[in-house]
Amino acid sequence: MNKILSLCLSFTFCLLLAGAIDARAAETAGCMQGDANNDGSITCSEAKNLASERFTAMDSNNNGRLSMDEMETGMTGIHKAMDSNGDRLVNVQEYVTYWCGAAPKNGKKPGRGNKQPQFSKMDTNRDGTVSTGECVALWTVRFRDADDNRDDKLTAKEYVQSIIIWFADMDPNRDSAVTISEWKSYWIGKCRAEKIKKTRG
Ligand SMILES: [Ca+2]
Ligand SMILES: [Ca+2]
Ligand SMILES: [Ca+2]
Ligand SMILES: [Ca+2]
Repeated sequence: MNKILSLCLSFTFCLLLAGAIDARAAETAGCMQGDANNDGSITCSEAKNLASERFTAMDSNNNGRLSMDEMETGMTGIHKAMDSNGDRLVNVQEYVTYWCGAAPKNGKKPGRGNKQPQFSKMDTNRDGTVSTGECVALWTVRFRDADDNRDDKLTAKEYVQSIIIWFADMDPNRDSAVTISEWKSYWIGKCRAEKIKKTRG
């Protein structure tokens, strides 16, 4: 697989991408994070592979566990990468475009509350893959969740603070570290079978 495309990393998992990878991800703007073969949708197995890559990238001391500090560092790097016009604020356009390679749809402002999205939750039409539209819907909600003062701009502080809530959700046994299995069950959950829509030829 093309290395650059594979670095156009996973949708939700890009959230925590380490700074070093950000520059390369930015080069591939226009594709959906996680869409390794660039076919416009993310399969559950693509998501799983990329979750592992993301976890490894953030686990800076390589102990197989993500600490809050490691996540904060990752979040700060991501905020910088999302801020395409460099004004130190991330608006919903920058945010959704970064994750999904597509701008959010105007007019719709999903409410807060979706603090625990999983692959299966994103896959609203239940065809086993996440499309660009499904990606946009999810990340628009995620933006609202993080925008604490609801001014439609995300500061680095708001963004990093949101990890405190997410961290608690990711760490169900409350030992202040997230293991790979906790990580995968938070972001992906169980894969349902993909409906294969291939045509021969
Ligand atoms: Ca670690
Ligand atoms: Ca900005
Ligand atoms: Ca779908
Ligand atoms: Ca704000």
